[in-house]
Amino acid sequence: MELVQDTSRPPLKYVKGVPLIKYFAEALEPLENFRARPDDLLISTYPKSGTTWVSEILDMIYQGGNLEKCRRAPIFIRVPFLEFKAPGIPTGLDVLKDTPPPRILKTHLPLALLPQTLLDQKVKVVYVARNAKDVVVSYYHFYRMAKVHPEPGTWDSFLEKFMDGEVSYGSWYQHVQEWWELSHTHPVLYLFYEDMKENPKREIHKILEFVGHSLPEEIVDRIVQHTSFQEMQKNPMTNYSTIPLDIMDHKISAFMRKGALHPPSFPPYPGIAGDWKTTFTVAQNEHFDTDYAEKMAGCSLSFRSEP
Ligand code: PPS
Repeated sequence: MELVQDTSRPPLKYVKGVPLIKYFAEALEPLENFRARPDDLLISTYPKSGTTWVSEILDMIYQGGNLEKCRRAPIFIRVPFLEFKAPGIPTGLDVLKDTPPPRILKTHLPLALLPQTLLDQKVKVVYVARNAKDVVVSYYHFYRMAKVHPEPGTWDSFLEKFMDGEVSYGSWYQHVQEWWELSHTHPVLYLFYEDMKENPKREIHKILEFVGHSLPEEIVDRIVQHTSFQEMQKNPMTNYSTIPLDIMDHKISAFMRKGALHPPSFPPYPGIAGDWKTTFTVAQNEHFDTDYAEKMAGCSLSFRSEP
């Protein structure tokens, strides 16, 4: 009889004190052989902060707004995810081997685990940060549907784990602060999800300037339109629907989650910032705010948790 190994929901594995999805932790050793190129561009985020959104924007920019070219492959193939590893799917490094320069790369790693070559090569970084309350709600639902994570437990217990940094990739508080610090000495464009939501065109112009591209205004408008929540939600090249069901079960919770809660007519874009209010209790919110104030004391970053 064939022994079928259950690869679903392994416990997190700690690397240098940082908890990680077991498979991603295993990918870090091979990643030591990765060599960055000065013309690489790195997208860095804490999970659930707008990575896929900014990835699609950047691929559109690199492809000069050509929609056909952006349909060439799913986003995780067009933008290799450095530390990615999961049963039955090519690793980030496998994908990278077939990616011609100039390359757009993705990571969620905290600085303690980031391959040094990216810093040595002065690789430009687009960092996107999202307010902690929406991140933790999004992360909870992602844990439920993406079975490379351990079981999330109850919402209340997940919230505690998040505050303690006991979720994959560790502390949100440390991540947003250390990448902010890095932006003072390294070429980092530090963006906020809420700003992208408020005025995507303005933020796309910031990205264009940072990566040194210029595009006609009608192409910028096309990028705004093509990377809207509604478009990306129905696009199989951006909505992760091509990932096998035993890894991501969209019936439990969609990767592009919030569109379901907000009709497309909600002005001017669906209310993605501030959805946490439907999940946090008053007591959880008060507890979270007190803890947040302590963890973010002395930090000059300011986040908007309201639409
Ligand atoms: S991951 O798995 O960490 O790479 O996820 P990430 O892409 O960083 O974050 C997923 C959340 O981003 C939302 N999303 C968008 N919001 C607005 N506009 C666009 N175009 C867009 N694309 C993705 C996605 O819905 C997830 O947020 P939630 O709150 O769960 O819906």
